Amino acid sequence: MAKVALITGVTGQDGSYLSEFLLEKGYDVHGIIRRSSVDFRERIAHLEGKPHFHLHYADLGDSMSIVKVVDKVKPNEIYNLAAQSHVQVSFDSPEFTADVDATGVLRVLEAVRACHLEKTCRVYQASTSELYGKVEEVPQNENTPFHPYSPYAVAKLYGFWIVKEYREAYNMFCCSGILFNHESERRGETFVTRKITLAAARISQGLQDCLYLGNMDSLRDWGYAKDYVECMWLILQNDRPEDFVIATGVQHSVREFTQLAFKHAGIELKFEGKGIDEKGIVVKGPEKLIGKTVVAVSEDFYRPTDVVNLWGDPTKAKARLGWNPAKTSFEQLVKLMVEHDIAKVAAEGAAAKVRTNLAEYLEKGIVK
Ligand code: NAP
Ligand code: G4F
Repeated sequence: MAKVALITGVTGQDGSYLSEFLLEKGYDVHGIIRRSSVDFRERIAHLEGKPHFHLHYADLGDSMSIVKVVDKVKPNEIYNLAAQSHVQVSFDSPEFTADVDATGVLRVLEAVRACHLEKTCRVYQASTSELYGKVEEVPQNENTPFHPYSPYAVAKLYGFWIVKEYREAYNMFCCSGILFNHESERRGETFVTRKITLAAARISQGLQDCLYLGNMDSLRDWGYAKDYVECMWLILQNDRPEDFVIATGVQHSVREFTQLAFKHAGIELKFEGKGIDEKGIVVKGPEKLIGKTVVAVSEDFYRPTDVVNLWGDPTKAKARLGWNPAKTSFEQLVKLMVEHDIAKVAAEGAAAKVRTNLAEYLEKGIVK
């Protein structure tokens, strides 16, 4: 009999890659989506209609909806990926973030208990390197003290501890993956990496003048989302429930990411100035861009408190799960994201051109 997995947050970056991964492993995959006036299912559109892929409506803010789905699906594994996942947004919507990212985890665990599945259903919780926040040591491993530094991180800290509590109190197989930043061509467009790769693509094609960023000194340990979903699965296949850091062990700044992304888009940048006055100026690339400022800093993207030094130590995941953190390098990640966005922007540009031409032809009566 095929194993049954339930994924919350199936429409997100990780949910879509994890669905593909589990379908390939022969799982029956069930995903939770929330109702909205427009369905945003771009990342899983290619999976809809597949015989082993099923979708259910539920919301992490609504216990009964989760209980109903868990009871119907009776999963062997739950991957709780649903969250308000944007750190900056958590400063604007702290209460909503707490409800989904903290109490939402409790609702999932309680649904497993309410359906009497605690002996048969394993639960993976999408925890985060943001727990280390105002970091107390580098690199960070499973024993590094937490110091959450945003409403998002504080909510996720509750999620981490409630999972640990249910593991000990009820003997449930539930664990947290403490994931460092992971990106891809499916990354949300307001996270810094995707914002940069899309801007590099647009600027290189003359469709954007300047990219405005916040703190460019910020350091992250960036990996590839497709590699990280394998580790989520490995955590649930382990012989005992444990928490793991998932990271590459390599650290780069936002500025380095920007420089490399523009390079892949055919633009060489030189950075001048400091803080709010810092600018990225074109020194090599398309003639009309030479000497132009294409990267600048805007206070709008500064955070009330910012996490600036994330660097993970994946030794435990490597040793205990046999996971390879070096599958996709930083350089390969940046390249694949930029190449994807160059093609995307070009296709959108071509489609817009066709629409403009068509409108013009219609106006002139050439096409009826
Ligand atoms: P994402 O792309 O933002 O996806 C979040 C998912 O959660 C979306 O499917 C979203 O649905 C869903 N969701 C939000 N609120 C919900 C609610 N009330 N009920 C049901 N579903 C809800 O995030 P991601 O990058 O894939 O990350 C997956 C998980 O890992 C998140 O929990 C995130 O906090 C955590 N994490 C991510 C990273 C990273 O670098 N990517 C690192 C560490 C931890 P809609 O499509 O309807 O919005
Ligand atoms: O890309 P970011 O928004 O990701 P952040 O805050 O690290 O959060 C992501 O990773 C976490 C894991 O550590 C996840 F838990 C979380 O769900 C999410 O996926 O920002 C990265 C850094 C920050 O220091 C930010 O201040 O980039 C800096 N930054 C500089 N300019 C910017 C910008 N971030 C964004 N989003 N937009 C900017 O213009």
